[in-house]
Amino acid sequence: MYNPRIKTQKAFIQIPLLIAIIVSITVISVGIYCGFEYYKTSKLIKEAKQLAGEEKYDEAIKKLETIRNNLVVKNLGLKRQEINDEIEVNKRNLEDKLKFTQALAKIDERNYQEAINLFSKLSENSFYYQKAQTKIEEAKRKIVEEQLRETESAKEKAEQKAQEEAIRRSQEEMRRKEKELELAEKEAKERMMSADHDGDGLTYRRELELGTSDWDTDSDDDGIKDNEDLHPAGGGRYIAQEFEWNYEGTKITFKTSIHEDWYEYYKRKPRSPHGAEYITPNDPFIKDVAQFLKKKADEHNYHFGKFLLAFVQGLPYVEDYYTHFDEYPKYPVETFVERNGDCEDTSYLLASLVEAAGIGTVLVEFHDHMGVGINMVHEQSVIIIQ
Ligand SMILES: [Ca+2]
Ligand SMILES: [Ca+2]
Ligand SMILES: [Ca+2]
Ligand SMILES: [Ca+2]
Repeated sequence: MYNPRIKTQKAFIQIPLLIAIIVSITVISVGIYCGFEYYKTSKLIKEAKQLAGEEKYDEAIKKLETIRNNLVVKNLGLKRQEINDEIEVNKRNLEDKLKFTQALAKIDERNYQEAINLFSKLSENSFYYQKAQTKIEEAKRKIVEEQLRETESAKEKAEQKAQEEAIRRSQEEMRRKEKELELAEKEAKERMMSADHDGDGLTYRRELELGTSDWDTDSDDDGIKDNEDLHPAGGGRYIAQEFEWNYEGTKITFKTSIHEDWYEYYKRKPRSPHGAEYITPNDPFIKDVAQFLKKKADEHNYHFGKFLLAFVQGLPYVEDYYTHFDEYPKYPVETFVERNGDCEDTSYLLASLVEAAGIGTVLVEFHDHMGVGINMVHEQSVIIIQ
């Protein structure tokens, strides 16, 4: 038979069991969950440490801060201290890394002393301490190398400067010598140009201008020295002369020509007061004329002195043979070419022609006249023509 009391009693017994079961399940579940969370946290901490090992402190800190909010950490306090410690270590390392990186940048900038100063700021217990020490040594080495390089460079510069200076001096010396040589050449040229090698009174420069030689006093071989020659290099014209006179009823003619240079030669000669220097028996032209007249006289047995006198008197414009002499004495060639002259000029001409024929003469000077004495050996006499 159905007993409701028993049924209620049974139900009463089952409730605590159920609660117990529920509690147990809950505890187990929480336990499992916590276990899982703990495991997860440990794993994350491990990962954060790995990041720290890779010097990714930022990421490690972020990860650790995230882990700090995990249930087991936040509510149960599990691993909280470890995480906080890790965060602190990572923060210090991050700070040191920054210093280390800045110091490395200074090395890259070759600012070695500043790099050393920055490296030295890292404490002995820093992760970067040893690395920093190595870098400090490296930086010191770089400083020494730099100094050596600078010394070397300064030495090279000094050597280069010395070399440049030596080249400059050498070039200057060369220029100076060139100038000296140029000057010496110029002086030598000037000396040569101003010299008169043949002593004819014309410098080399002047002879070049005239077209004559400075090693020949008579470049055109006409008997006139270069400095007294109207045409020293040759050329010029001949002056034709034709004479006609009577001697003892016979008409005598004589044609000749004389180069203008001869005429000019005498024309240019300085004038001294009258005297024997105007008698020019050695003049080649006078000689030629004398020879012709002598031959003519000999052929016809003429009296040479008188024959010559006739010739001189026959000169067209020497009609007034006895005129007074003036202040301007002429050389025989001038009188011959100009065909006039006073008694003095004709005396010189006559005396020159006679002497050119080998006969002695004497000039006879009167108070206002002049005449020529001819030594006529074969006649044992001297005739005076005046
Ligand atoms: Ca000369
Ligand atoms: Ca000359
Ligand atoms: Ca000459
Ligand atoms: Ca000449």
